[in-house]
Amino acid sequence: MMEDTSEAIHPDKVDGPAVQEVWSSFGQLREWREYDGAYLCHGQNAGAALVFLSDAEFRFKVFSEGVLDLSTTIAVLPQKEIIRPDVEESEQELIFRTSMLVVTLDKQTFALTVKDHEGSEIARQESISWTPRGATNALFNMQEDSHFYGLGEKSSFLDKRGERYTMWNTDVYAPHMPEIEALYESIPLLIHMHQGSTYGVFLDNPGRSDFDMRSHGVAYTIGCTTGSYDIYFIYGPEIKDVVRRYTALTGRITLPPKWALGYHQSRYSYMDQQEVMELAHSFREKNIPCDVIYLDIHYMDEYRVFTFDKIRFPDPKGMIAELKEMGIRIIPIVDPGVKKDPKYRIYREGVQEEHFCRHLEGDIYYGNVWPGISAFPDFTETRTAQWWGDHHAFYTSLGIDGIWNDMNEPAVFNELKTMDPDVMHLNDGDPMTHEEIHNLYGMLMSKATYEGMKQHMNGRRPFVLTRAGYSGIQRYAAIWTGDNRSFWEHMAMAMPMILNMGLSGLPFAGPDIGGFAHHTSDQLLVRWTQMGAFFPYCRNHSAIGTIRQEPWSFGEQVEDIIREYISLRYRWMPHLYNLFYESSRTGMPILRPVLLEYPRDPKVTNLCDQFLLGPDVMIAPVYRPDTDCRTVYLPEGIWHDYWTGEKHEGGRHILAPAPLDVMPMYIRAGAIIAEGELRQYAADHRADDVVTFHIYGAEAKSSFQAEYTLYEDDGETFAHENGKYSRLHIRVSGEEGALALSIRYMDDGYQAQREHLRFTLRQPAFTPAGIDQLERITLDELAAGQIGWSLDDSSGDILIQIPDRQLEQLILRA
Ligand code: MIG
Repeated sequence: MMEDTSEAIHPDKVDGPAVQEVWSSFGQLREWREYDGAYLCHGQNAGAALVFLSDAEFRFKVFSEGVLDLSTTIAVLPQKEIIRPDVEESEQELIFRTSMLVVTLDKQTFALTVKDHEGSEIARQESISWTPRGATNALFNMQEDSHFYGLGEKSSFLDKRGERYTMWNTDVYAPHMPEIEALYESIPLLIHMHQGSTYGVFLDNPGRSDFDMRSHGVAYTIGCTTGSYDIYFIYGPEIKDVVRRYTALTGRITLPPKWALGYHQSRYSYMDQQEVMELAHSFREKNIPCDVIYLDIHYMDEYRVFTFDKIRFPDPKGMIAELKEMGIRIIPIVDPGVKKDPKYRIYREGVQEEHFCRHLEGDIYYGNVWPGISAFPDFTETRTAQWWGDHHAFYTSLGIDGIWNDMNEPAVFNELKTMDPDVMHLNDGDPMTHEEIHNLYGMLMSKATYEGMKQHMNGRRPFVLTRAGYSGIQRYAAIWTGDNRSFWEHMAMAMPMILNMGLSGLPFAGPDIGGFAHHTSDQLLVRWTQMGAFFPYCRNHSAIGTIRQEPWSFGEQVEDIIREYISLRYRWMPHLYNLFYESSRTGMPILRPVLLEYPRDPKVTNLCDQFLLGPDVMIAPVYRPDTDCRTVYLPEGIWHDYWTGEKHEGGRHILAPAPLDVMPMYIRAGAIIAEGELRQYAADHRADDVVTFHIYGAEAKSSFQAEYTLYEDDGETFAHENGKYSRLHIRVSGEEGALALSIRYMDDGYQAQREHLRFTLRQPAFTPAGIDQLERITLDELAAGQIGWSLDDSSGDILIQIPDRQLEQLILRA
């Protein structure tokens, strides 16, 4: 600054900010009325609207200037109905009653208390205040033993008590440390749990917001810096109810194509066609299953999206066709930045048809990213989203079924790390600044991508992977957690991160296996792949200049262990796909913190170095070097060691042996797991869909009951939306001296390719004397495809093979 201009005596320099921040609040309630199901409560200084979405949920939106606007962001799905609570007014309070909640507004203070019908307080929003500049802050009561979950993609442990986080999609290449408050995704959903009573608060505001569970002792705060304070209060009482309701509000995953559940291999970058082909052949020669190879930024012609570099990739179409024959798909990266180059068609069209983000004054916003100076599509405009989506015909016409969206925070190489906050988004006639909708940018890009791909794929399901997102992103894309490092600490951190993402409506997620930046090691790659084999999204990815981390990079022993675990994922594909189906219907995560299934167990409130796959499979990864055992907590019940069959009584810690080739896994007695045949890629149509139901710990007693429903469809198209799927229900029920196995197709719109069904009773507590209608045969005869049952003397397992669709019940007599 020039010392000889009057800027030298700028008021900020002398006094600090010229305007003091004055916090205002509602003041007293002056009047209220109902308008179309919305309860408008006018205070002296501002008002709020309450809308009840169900008996367990309501929305509370502040409106300060008397204008009532009940529109939402695209995070919230159109709601089918609202309900009208009973309203009662007393001297002091306005009371809203639903069948589950009693919500009280204090007329003096505007404090909002939520109670159940027994009168127990569930939550209390003590106060809301705002500044003249439009920042809002709300204060909620917190108990000494409150626990916090959700908040999407965040570092640190599972329970967010004592932490503070910011929602502002940020490209963080620096190591993801516990102190980092904002990463690539923003899911402003906070789940509060206190002594078995759970609720969620979802703040539908795509600008910057803060959740502070650290600074106020007996309270936590939720604040936003722009836009409106618009929350959804979502009661449980169980945490599963909160997840179910939140995902009903913001959507659930669309069932992905089965191949997307396979193993994915990536690197920044596989440089040319020859390297890609050699990589694919290595997987097949080494019998390491693989479904996808990624093309990072080097595939493009000088980083121009929707192009291939003609020298590195002379024949993409031929390459992709050849790979498809081998069962391998290509997923290319697509960033939002469009290179400023008048000779480049996409840029020219974008300018001429006015698709790029602009300042209010009309000039295009340019930022520096990989291609150099670039412009950014304004995805808030439907016509621009369609334009972008349509251009994906370039990829689909080459045989590409999946797209990888990176840098869509959007990341820009400048000090702010993103677009200017005052860039305007046209937003279909309702202009907004970038500051107000920053967190929506990546989601809108992936939505446009998903919809564009779908339109050009002849009824096949697209797959989109994204780095940035906002609530609702789960409807369009899977998420990977960005630039982690090859640190053991980052492997450990991936567990709570993915678990909280699952509780926040993002079940289809995973980290870069092996770590992205820095150099992986033999042990780290083994341990991380063992764990990653059970993560919903399973991709090995590493950065340019780092040590190679393909499965065979560290010699034969490492390769063998990695092969075994990736193969296990493929054998478990029927079960995994089933969990994806369940998630698409109910919102339940695929990977679950133990707490979700055992919310009353005080030992699991912050347990996050082990987790459940679905409800019944406990997975306890080793996440330290040179370790050959670890403690595992088993909740109440009986648990079977997956590897040895040994039974453990739960409700305690055990010491699990874990030499390098063993990741401890336990299956709950009474569980059923559907396993298929090993394949080298998920959608191998030449393979038989034979399925084996593994039934754990069966007993010939009436206390034993187990159930499982296997969902199947073609794994590839949307025909399941028109009934082309089957659901096979298995029920195992014990009685004194016998066990009945019932088999029934509940839905029958899809016929899997198989003749047989198989059942394995793992370590049953009895040996059947016989099975009605079935002959006892040898293990060899059974393996050769004969119908019958057999006893495996070495393990004690009972194996049963029956024709598919013919027998409805088997009775095993003890
Ligand atoms: O600034 O495309 O997180 O997975 O390999 C780096 C190159 C840009 C960041 C992504 C990473 C990807 C890399 N990208």
